[in-house]
Order: sequence, then C-alpha cells, then structure tokens
Amino acid sequence: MKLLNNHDKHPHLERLLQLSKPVDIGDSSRILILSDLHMGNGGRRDEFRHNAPLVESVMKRFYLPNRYSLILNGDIEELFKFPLSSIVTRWRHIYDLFMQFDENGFFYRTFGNHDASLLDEKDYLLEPYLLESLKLKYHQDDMLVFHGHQASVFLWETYPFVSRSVVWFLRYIAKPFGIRNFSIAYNSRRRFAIERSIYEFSNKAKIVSVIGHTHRPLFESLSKVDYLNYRIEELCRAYTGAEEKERGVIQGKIVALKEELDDCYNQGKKIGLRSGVYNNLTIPSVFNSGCAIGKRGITALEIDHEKIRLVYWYNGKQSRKYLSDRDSRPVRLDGTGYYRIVLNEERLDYVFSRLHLLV
Ligand SMILES: [Mn+2]
Repeated sequence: MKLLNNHDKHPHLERLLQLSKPVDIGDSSRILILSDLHMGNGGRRDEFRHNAPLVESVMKRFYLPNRYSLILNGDIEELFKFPLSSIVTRWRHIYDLFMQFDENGFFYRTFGNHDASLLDEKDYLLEPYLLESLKLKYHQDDMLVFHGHQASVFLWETYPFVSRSVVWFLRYIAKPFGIRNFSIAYNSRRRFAIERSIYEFSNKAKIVSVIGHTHRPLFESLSKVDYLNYRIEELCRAYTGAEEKERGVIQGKIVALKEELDDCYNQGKKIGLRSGVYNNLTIPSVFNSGCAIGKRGITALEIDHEKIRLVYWYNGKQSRKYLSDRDSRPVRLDGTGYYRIVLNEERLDYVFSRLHLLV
C-alpha cells in the first residue's frame, strides 16, 4: 500500500511549485539573482546602507550594460523594522535601477518573510513585478526560484497573515527593547533544517531550487566548508598521479585551501559550520545567493549563457585578500574600487545531468 507521506511532506513547497510563474530561458540568457537586501530608511539601523554604493555600482556598471535580467529573491525591504514609505523615499534611485532591468529581458521580485506584508500595501512601486515564486524553464528542466522561508516549520514565517502580526510586534515592541535581527539570527540548526527540507523536496521533484533567506551561500548544495573539503580531497588524489614539477603547485594549493578551511573553523558558529551534505552523495539541487548585507561585500548568483555561478563582490579597500576556491582571480570593476570574484561555476547541463543520474 502506498502511503501518502511522501507527497504531504512538503505541502507548501508542492503548492509553490504548482503555482509558480513559468519563465522560459535559453542558452543565451543572462540573469542576476540577488536576495536579502534588507533595505531600510537609511539610518543607523538600516543594514543595506553599508553596501548600497556597491550594489548600485555593480548593477549600473556591470549587470545592466551586460544585458542581465534581474530576479530579487525576497527580503528586499526590511519591513519588520521600517515602514515601506521610508524605505522607498530613501532608496528611490535604487528602485528605478531595478526596474531598468526589465528592458534587458525581465525583472521579477519574490517576497520573503521580511517583506511578505507588501501584499497588503497599496501602490507599491514594484507591485507589477511581485511574485511568490517563479520557475525558470531551461530545456526540459526547471529551476524554482523562491525565498525559502516557505520551508520553515515556524508558522509565522510561512503564512503571510501570521507574519503581519509579527511585523507589528517587531516594529513596535521589539524595537524599543533593542532586539536586533530577531528573525535572521538563525542558529545553524534551524538553517540546516530549512536547507535539508528544500533539498529533499528538490530531489523528489527533480528540480533545482534557488533560494535566499538563510544568508548562507550554497552552490550545488554545498556550503563553503564542504566545498573546501571536497577540493582538498580532489587535489590529494591528483597529487599521486602528477608529475614531479606539478606536485609542488598542487601542494601549494592544498596548503592554501587548508588554511582557508582552518579559518572557517576558527570563525566557528558565525558562518555556520554545519555540513550541507545530507547523505553520501550530494545532489546539486540547492543554490543559495547568500545576501547583500555582508560586512565586506555581497554574494550573488549569475546565470550566464549555459552556466551558473556564485560570485562575490567586495570593496578592495576594506576587504582582506580573498582567496577563491577555484583559482580564479578577482577582477576590478572599471572606475571603482570594487572587485568581482567567481567563487564557483558550473555548466547547467552538468548540474541537471547529475540531478537525474543520482536521485
Ligand atoms: Mn528571509
């Protein structure tokens, strides 16, 4: 007898997949995916303020002229702390920039838990672009783009009507007591539970999910720690089969990656040390764009022709030397002090082949 457990395990996510807006993409598509900007009123409690010039520059000077479409994947406005009108007033020029991407192909914005109350707002500037989720259709495969809070076991994050009272609580009650980051202060266990739930759902549905919400960048379901481990192992294997002169180079790479791994462990809880690997084989079904409120910079996902990439943009003046896991070098954005580095990159057909072969 067939039990109904499997299909009812992720009811919100099943519903999302059914209701998502289909968007066809092809081999020449270029799409920038950003999430978790948490835009505020420009004051001291505005977490976006710090990276605003960086976000503006990279959009205006890089993504817009390079014909990228744009998806903002939730938690764009920080409505737990600020009224919408104060945010739009402060960042009107950024909103105008967002909308220009529509001319490159499309512009969509999904809502997250911090901006779900947009559904109640009258005359919201980006209302024509507002969705809960969209389904990028690439050849025969689907990439479901949604914020990710829908996988939370906490009702107030899942249902907009519950979250409205939380908005009220946070704006008027939590604020005076100085409770900061009430809901993004994820401990790694909660983050892991959300990632795992989306991972299971994606594998079952044989789709790729692109999320934000946890602020932790994921590429092919792997966290940075997993990826470093994986690369080190790969290099150790390559070392044994390598010529004498290559061995020195490989050894140097291993040492550098090991240092970075140690660094991750020293930073400990802050970056979420938990592994993203849920079983022995990792299915590349979950990607997370990270966030735009990092201390030193922002992470983003790019779909560019037949590839998907995780990139990091940072201010060269304030950032320490950034080591890429993939031997790529930082490239300076002309006329600015900002740099872009590719943290990881893969062909989409490889991602989907692995998904179909391994599930
Ligand atoms: Mn969120």
